[in-house]
Amino acid sequence: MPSRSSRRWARAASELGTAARWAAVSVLALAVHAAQPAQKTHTIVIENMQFNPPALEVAPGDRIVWRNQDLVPHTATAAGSFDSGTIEAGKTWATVVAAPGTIAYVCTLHPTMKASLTVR
Ligand SMILES: [Cu+2]
Repeated sequence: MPSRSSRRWARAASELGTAARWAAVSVLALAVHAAQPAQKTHTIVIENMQFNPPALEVAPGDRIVWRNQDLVPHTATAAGSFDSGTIEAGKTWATVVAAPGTIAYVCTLHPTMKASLTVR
């Protein structure tokens, strides 16, 4: 039959185990949180038939907003990646980029309008 003292030890050890599990869960939650840096929003202004800035570097998961400040419609179109469709004058369109790499995009209405996003 275990002594009163050894039962106390067993119970203390069990409580310690519970505390350790909670600590591990908390550390894991913090690590997951730290692994996902805050999402940034970048704004590309479309003005005078140009994307500004013409080359932009962003992080995976960032949000990109195109703001059309011209008096005519434009698009931000990257074949296979994203397509804003028509962005009317004075309007915005946004997307989130995930995969690393450089994405060239154009305005399909004005093919001389070219720009790129680099995700890294
Ligand atoms: Cu355009």
